[in-house]
Amino acid sequence: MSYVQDIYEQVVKRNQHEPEFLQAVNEVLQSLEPALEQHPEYQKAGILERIVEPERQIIFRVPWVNDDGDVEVNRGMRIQFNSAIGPYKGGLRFHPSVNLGIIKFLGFEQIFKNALTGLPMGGGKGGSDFDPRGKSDAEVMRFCQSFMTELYRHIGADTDVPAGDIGVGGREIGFLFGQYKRLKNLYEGVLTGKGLTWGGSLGRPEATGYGTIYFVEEMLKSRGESLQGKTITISGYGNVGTYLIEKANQLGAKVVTIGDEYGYVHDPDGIKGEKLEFLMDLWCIYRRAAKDYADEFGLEWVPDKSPWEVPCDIAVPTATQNEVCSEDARLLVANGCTCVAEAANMPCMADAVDTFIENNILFGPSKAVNAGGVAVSGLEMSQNSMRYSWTFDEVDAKLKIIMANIYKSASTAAKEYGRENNLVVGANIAGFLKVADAMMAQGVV
Ligand code: 2IT
Repeated sequence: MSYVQDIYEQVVKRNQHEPEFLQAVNEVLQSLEPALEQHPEYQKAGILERIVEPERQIIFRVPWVNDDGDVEVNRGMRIQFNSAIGPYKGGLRFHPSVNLGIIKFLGFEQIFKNALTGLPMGGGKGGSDFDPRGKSDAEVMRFCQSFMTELYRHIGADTDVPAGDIGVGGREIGFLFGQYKRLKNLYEGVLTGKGLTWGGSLGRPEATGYGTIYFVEEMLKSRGESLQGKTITISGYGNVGTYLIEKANQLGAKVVTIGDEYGYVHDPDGIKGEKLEFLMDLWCIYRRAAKDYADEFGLEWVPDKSPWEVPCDIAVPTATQNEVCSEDARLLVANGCTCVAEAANMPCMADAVDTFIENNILFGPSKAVNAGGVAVSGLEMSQNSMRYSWTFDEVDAKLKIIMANIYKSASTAAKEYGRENNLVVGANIAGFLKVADAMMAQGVV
């Protein structure tokens, strides 16, 4: 059995009921074979054995009182996965589907994503099965305060720096930050995604969506193409989707779908102007359903289907893990789609990714495509350390350079290790090598 297979079997044995974690580990391990052949020292140092096992896993009770005066209890967790190249860094997800396997898959991905940004950030992730949808501001505040009352002892600006993910936006980060400051009597950059008047960075809300488009531009450039005149389909309409639309419009493309778990809207003219303004607040502020967009503008609502049946040049899944199955992938290819960029984390199932690669589709994996979010979080940390803030244009220019560098690292590594044009293999190897070298230098820890 190969080293990689051997490690994967151990991971399966230890994490049997965590399919998303196994899926993420399997994809990364398979990509690493060519790199491991050239670096036998990693096997000797047990790098893979260590990199698949979180450094620390924290699971805690989050009791809170709802508006009716009843006690509710959620489960909170934080996975501190790898700190070889910097403090643990990664978002918090509040969604009823959250479980340990999902947070571990996200934390594992974050290790390599953060390494790709070129900034000094380790990998971590956290969250809760709390559902902010339908809760009052006061309930969300009480939940966040209770969550932080346990988490504060495990985090810090130089230890572990959480941020947002699904269900955690500016409002939640504010409540979490306020409680941290109160408990520790310390005003420090312990969270990113903060508001502008209390340590946040200009450009952080836009970063994941803009960064995705900058990465897509790099992919298209490799084939002598641009975004001008391209039709894009996306699936979400939260922080990532809305700013992605804004940047795509600026560069001459149009985005013609949004959706949620109940269906999708097709807007053939493209989401722009007052329609985009309406959309910006729909989820991020009001947590309303995608169908409300169709109703507001007299568009067709297609229930129980996903937007991947709509013909497009570029498909960008922006919602959540495993939202694109192999059937969707075949349909996209058959309808003439030539580029797929994962803006959500691991939105394409493994066989969907295979379909894209077999069909020579430009395929950008999430840990490269959506790294702009955490990259600007890294820039927020730098600004907090300097007690200084950069202008929007300064942050945006840095983001652009970072995204181009990520594309270059991934495509160069793919070529160097004999898998030219395969950005999945390239991103995994480029991120891994940086972390593995740091682990080698630091001894067996
Ligand atoms: O998946 C991600 O990279 C994020 N949710 C952002 C993490 C961060 O620390 O900004």
